[in-house]
Amino acid sequence: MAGPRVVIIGAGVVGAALADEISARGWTEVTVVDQGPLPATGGSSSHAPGLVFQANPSKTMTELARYTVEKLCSLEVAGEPCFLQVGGLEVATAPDRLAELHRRHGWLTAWGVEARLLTPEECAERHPLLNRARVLGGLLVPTDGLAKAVPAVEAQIRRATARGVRFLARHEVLDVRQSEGRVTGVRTDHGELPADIVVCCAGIWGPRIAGMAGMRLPLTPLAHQLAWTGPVPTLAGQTEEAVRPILRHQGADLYYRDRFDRLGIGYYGHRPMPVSPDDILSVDEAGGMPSVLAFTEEDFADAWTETRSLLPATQEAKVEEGINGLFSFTPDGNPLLGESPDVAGFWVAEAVWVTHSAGVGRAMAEWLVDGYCSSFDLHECDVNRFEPHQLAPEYVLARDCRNFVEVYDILHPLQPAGEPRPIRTSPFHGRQEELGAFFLEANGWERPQWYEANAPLVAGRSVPTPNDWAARYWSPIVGAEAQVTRETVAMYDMTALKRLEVRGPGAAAFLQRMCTGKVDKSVGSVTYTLLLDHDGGIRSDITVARLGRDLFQIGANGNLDLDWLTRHLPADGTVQVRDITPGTCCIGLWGPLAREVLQPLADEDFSAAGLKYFRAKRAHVGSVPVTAMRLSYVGELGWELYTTADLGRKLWDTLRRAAGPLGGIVAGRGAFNSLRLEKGYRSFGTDMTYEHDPYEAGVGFAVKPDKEDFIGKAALERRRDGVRRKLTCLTVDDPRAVVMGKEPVYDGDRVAGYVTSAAYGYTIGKGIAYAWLPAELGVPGTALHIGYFDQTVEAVVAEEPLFDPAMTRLRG
Ligand code: FAD
Ligand code: THG
Repeated sequence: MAGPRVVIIGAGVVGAALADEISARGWTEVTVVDQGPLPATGGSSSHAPGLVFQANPSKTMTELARYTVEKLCSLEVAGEPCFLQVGGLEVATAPDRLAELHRRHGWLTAWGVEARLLTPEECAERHPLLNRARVLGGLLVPTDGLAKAVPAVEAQIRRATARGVRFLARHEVLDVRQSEGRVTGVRTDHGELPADIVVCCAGIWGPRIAGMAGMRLPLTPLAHQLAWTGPVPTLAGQTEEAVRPILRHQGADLYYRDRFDRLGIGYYGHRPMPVSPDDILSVDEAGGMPSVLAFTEEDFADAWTETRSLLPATQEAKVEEGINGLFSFTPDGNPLLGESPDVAGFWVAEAVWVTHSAGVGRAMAEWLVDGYCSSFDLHECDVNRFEPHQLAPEYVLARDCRNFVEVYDILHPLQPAGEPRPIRTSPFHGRQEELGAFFLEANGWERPQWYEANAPLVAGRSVPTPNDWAARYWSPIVGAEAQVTRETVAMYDMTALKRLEVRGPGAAAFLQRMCTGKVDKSVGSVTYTLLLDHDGGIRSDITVARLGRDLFQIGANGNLDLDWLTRHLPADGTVQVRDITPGTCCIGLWGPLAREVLQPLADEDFSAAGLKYFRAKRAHVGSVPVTAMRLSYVGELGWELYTTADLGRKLWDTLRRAAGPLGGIVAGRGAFNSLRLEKGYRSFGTDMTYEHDPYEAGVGFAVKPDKEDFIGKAALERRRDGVRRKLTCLTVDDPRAVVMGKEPVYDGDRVAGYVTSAAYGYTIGKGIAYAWLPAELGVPGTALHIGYFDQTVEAVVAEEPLFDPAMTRLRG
């Protein structure tokens, strides 16, 4: 099988890796075109210093890096290695950075990459140029090292060529051809190349190429300074290219590598220097190196001062050469992978570092050949993850520059994206400001985390203060709001919950095929169900409300759900999917007194029999028409009340006036997250993702295997009896020891798994942490511990859910 005709645009580390991986899977009708010469094309890969640090808060990004390391270690060109495994050392020169090294050690350990913390003496032993007096500690990853990007390109080109892949150097793509929504090929300066699939691996030129296919990429090329010293006298006679570990000094935005008796110095501390993709010169105009701009020495001054302090031997040396080299930044720092939403067969693999390049090559090859990627969970990398405003040029530029600035910063997991803010506000925003809302951000939405107006509720309650790190973006008010929700009633702004409308005569049949549960039920039914991929992995967990014979409303997790459903629509036009999030809003009204608030305001029966659990109906609340759905992510009696944006404020005011006299409050996301963990409700993307199946994740109840065929059903049947790992509920007794997620979990000395989400449970009076662990550890009572910074947190496996297992609250 030679596969479809594929054209890959770009022969940098990404295009070369993809050509190799895809041909290894039997697709050989592949042509790779590059405007430059091979293997040093003049793109970013041609001058990348090739540092590969595997540490990353994202498990996927670490796994992409780990695969890259393993693969490049196995490659060589004419006896020369493609990877110098000298190890990676990160050093701290300030206490906050030392703490951060412990957190990074936690990620690596959680993701299964060996790492060790070093004393200052050990750091100096490993990297003798270090000024011992300045170093407080270090983090060593023995498998990190230097990727030799150009040899890696060459080695992968050779392997692909041997399998029949064609490489065309000095061919510039001038246009992407399409017909009736499908790609048909590319036009180059040497003529047409027909294709069934085109993959854009054009690095900083990506936005230009994608633009030829009518696709917007939220990517900005930014210049990054890389300098090389002249000979460093102490290093005279070093005959090996690199002997010391690659070094990061993130507190000063610096990294270092050896090059014989010289050092390479990379710097992220300068002002962001974005370049419009349209202003990048062609290979000829740029004299062969279009991704290199002239070094601006004044921007490097602080870097050099700091370098001479950290590595005193460099005081005897000079900066001899330097570049302002261009590479790609994105709004969240992750790559852009996947197929255009509009032009079938036009794919991108963009904004990929050398560090992740071979992993991305494999991921893309699997995705193209099999239809899904089985080796990596790509939901954080999918090019279609962005909300519409995130593709606006102004937003992209602002976020990408911000990301450049933050690339080495210590980022708290709750820290909201900096500017541009605010972008999306619910109709309740003005009221929330009046109540002293502390806002965080999600998908552009301003979301109250708690309300200062609730400060008086804290008095007389037991709300323990967590450790310092967990106490950031936190207030004791969070605890009070959580407790009051369970005592009386609270209003939650649920506007940020993505809502899709699925409509048309084919809608019921379509959703039956997409979902693991039965959704073709009576009008008024609401179903908690899953979307699976063809491998049986969880694409999303959603609610499907049938509001009419041909009308459904979906409560979704993000733009990828819209993308997934849209891609699978029947071609006959009998179903339409639309994002109705903008233009509508939602209040969750939950708590034991919720019915006392709502019923007197409503023209419909909201008694237990009048609207049963997981049923929906339309009603008026005062003057406001609403769709009410009886379900609750916080595990209390009540409803999600949806209306149009224009009426949102009226709904808010109406409910608040009625709730106030009953002791009802407004509550924020902090309380919400604590309550949902007490109830054991999973959060897609954090607790479970593409790499997990429903049985492991504890949502097997949402799969109806006796239902007619649905996507993922066959694959799931193969998985059903093989549950080897489980999403497991742990509790923590020490109230100060709140963990945050992504920490390693230990069974004795052995790393057993990692935490997904965690919070303090203000009703149960314990810390809660969900974790992926081997199934055999899932026995309630099993004692484990969690590595949190430099501490050990005792935890114990608990029976879940921790709160109201009998469902008396919800069904009341
Ligand atoms: P490229 O290597 O740029 O390849 C894209 C190719 O597309 C080019 O060869 C180009 O000629 C071709 N192309 C573009 N347009 C067309 C067209 N119209 N027709 C035909 N061909 C076209 N990453 C790390 O992991 N570690 C590091 O230490 C590191 N340091 C860096 C330091 C500097 C100074 C810079 C600039 C980057 C650094 N990076 C590093 C980032 C890394 O270099 C890039 O992310 C990576 O090389 C991108 O690979 P690519 O294949 O996507 O892009
Ligand atoms: N509300 C709505 N849609 C949503 C969410 C929501 N979609 C995305 C996300 N949140 C989905 N997550 C959940 C998780 C659990 C429940 C609802 C949405 C839930 N579970 C019941 C249980 O497990 O006890 C389901 C019981 C059943 O299947 O009958 O309520 O917050 N609209």
